[in-house]
Amino acid sequence: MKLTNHSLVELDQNHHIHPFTDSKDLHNNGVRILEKAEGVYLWDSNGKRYLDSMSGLWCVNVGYGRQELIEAASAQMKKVSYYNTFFGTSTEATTRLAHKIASLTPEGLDHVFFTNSGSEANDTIVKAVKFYWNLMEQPNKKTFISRAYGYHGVTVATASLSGLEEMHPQSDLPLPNFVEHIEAPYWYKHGGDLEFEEFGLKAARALEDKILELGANNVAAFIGEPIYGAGGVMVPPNSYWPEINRICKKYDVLLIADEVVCGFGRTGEWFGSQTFGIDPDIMTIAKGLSSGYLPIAAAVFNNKIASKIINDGGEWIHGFTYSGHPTSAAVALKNLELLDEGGIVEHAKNGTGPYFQKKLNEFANHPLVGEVRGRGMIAALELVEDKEKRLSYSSDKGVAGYCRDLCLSRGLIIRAARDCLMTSPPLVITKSEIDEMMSILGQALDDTYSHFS
Ligand code: PXG
Repeated sequence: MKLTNHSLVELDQNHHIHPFTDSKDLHNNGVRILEKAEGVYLWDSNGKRYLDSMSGLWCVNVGYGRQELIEAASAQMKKVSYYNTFFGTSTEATTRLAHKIASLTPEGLDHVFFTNSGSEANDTIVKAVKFYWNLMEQPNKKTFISRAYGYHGVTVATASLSGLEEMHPQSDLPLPNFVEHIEAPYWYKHGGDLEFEEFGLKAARALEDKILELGANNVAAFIGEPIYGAGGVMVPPNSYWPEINRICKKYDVLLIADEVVCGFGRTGEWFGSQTFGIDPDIMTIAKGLSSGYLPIAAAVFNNKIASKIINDGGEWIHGFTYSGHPTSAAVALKNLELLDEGGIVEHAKNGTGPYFQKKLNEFANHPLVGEVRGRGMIAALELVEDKEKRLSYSSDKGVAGYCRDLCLSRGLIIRAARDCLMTSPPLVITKSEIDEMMSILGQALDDTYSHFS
């Protein structure tokens, strides 16, 4: 029996708890059921088409409906649909994927531990870092430092690392004696009178101050996203990350780049670490690794950490049933082939990426837009009440949410958080699709401005 849309909405309401959702609101509005996805477009069960400028949740880098990925999954399922990687076992796809990742990541990051999600990857590095410092006979080096506005996942440890304050109180987080948060390199809000690059150095030195306050022998690691994702796509000044490199090396603090959003071409290079000159000891990757077709993620360790754990650690008591799932691995491998040999990263870097940023920057003169920021295929508009004074609307107004809803009703999916509109389209988006996006966004900005002024 084919369910009618109405009964699906009802079933969903009765049985499905959605993530990051006010269920009462959702029940009042009714869930949207998607039925088809192709390229940069989604269609819902009413036949309405949406241009998805968020790549799902920052992940569908190669676009929807790629036949090559469907065939890769099918072929692997016919061979070995599933086996684990625990008992001295692997599959060709999983091992080849580890090698391919090692070949793409910056030099020295050669050792891959597979997980199913970005949260699990970041949770894994929490355990690995503690393990490493125990093996190094520095058992006091246990405190993590992360940043305001950071998003590192939703598990107990990774929500604690996250610096979005709303993620903490419902579940009594952050964990005690685990993490210290420092200020964000968020020039538009916190730059004051400082020039952009000068502010980058100041924001980085907040890490040094925190290390000195805690004592370097108590600090395990620093984690950050090269460009922020969910926190508002803040793009750091070029001075920021090199200074962070220097500080981490000076105080023997491990540097972790959370590349879950920035990885796989998003910022114009394969990794945000390359875009900003970050020299990480560990990277976490997810999302674009499989373009979201199947869940797979990983922590990638440099030789220093991996060799310590391999040579002195004995059995590492850690792993997931689906670590290195062969079907996910086969799809990820094919996805990386499309991104690499198919020239998608290159195309986004030199073709559509600059065009996307140029078109978005045309909104910088809009009376509602305080700042346009971005790199490659990720960007945000910060909406303000008063451009001169950089004054935000009061949060109860929900100005970005209002604009997002207008976009949605006109067939454009864009993400709103705080006063920011955020976008990270599939890397395969064409110039005419970018034009279509900008036309809807422009009208929505105008109408939002009229509504609130
Ligand atoms: N790190 C970063 C930088 C992320 O953006 C994670 C880790 C966790 O990955 P998983 O696969 O466990 O979700 C993320 C996830 C949003 C939003 O509101 C962003 C994410 C997830 C859910 C919602 O934009 N990013």
